[in-house]
Amino acid sequence: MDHPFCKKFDVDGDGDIDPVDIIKIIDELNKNGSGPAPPGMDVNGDGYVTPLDALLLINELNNPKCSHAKAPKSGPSGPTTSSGTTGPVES
Ligand SMILES: [Ca+2]
Ligand SMILES: [Ca+2]
Repeated sequence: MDHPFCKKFDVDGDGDIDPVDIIKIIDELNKNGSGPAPPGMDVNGDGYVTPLDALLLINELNNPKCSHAKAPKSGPSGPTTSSGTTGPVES
């Protein structure tokens, strides 16, 4: 996520745009409603956190330019996702 454009979407500042960032905004909206944005939560730069900020974030979640979250991992870091097909395979 080297794009400055993408950085503002990283609400929790962990370097990725992922659902957690959206949840942070939704959580804020649930607690306090729309209003002056806490630091990092104003995605579109209007000074307020609103449902629009969450919406924009959802859009960027699918932007491959910004989201590194689903980059293919080819390192030997353990098979954590090989679940599912351990039973009888389709015949
Ligand atoms: Ca993040
Ligand atoms: Ca905003």
